[in-house]
Amino acid sequence: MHYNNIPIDWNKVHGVIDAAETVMLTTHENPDGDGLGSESGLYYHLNEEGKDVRIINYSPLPTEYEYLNEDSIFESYDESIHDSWLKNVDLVIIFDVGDYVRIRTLVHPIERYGLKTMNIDHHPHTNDDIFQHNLVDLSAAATGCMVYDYLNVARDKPVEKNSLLGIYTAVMTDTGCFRYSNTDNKCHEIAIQCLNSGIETHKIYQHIYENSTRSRMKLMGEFLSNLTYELDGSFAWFIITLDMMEKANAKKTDVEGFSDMVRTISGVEVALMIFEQDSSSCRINFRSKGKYIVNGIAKTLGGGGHAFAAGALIEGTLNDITKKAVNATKSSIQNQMNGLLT
Ligand SMILES: [Mn+2]
Repeated sequence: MHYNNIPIDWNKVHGVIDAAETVMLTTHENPDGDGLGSESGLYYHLNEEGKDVRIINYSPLPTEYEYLNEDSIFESYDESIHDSWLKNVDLVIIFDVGDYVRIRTLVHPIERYGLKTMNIDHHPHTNDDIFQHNLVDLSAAATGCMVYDYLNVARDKPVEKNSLLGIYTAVMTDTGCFRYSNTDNKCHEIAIQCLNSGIETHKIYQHIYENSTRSRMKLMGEFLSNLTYELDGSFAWFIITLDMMEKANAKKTDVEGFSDMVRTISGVEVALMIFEQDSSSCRINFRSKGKYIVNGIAKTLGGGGHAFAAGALIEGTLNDITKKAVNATKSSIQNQMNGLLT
């Protein structure tokens, strides 16, 4: 079953999920609110249906999402614990992954036991063949919106509050709290349903966004005072070095949202973060206000993503990668200014 950015027949999807007795749900490494919320959103439904369902991720649950875990539903993959269960799994559902390899070591049991996979995602996937079932909707604001679509077809009863908590988390985080250009009617429709079901949406916001570590704040002060502006201020970029991380005693998750922050500056159309991972690789992250497409640039650098939010993991030294990424971004923006596609 392949719906690669064509309208998804959720009844057919329901046929596949319904036929599975044992189901594993997973998402990408360093999971975000969309991946985790999609998992818990579907988990509670499948659990209610009496299926043997588990959420197993490569990464542990980030502390700010602990409120989704009242029933201890999130597990992190450990071959010695999980493989005896995994080998009998009928269906693996992968959310929001962008690229299959981002489930990291969970690729191994899938391949070892020949498990069937279903990809549910709103990132572009060029290859349908990796998954038995590929469900991609580029127009979905969040993967959680797709889970919501599914549940509305699969259920006779309204979606339960514990599922809605996950779906709200997915939608809120992937739309930048209903601010980004991907925010559509469905996002607000979901929000209304969540409010009607008694979810205290402001508390979800507080859990995720009003829980910054002091290290994060220290790092923020550091990088915000060292932004570089190019192309008359329409492009701003910054570097987070290992040294800065160490001085601030920061963790990798502390940089979450930094590029979004730079995009909020007046006149800045594209923000770029170059984040040193180790002595031989950097993660780069693009955010665009909507005038310039950035996933093309990310793709030429070996990554991908959405039109206005993309990234890549690049091998090389910080200096080389910085030069490469900044130059590629400048020329792409200039080409797009001149009406050329990149
Ligand atoms: Mn997403």
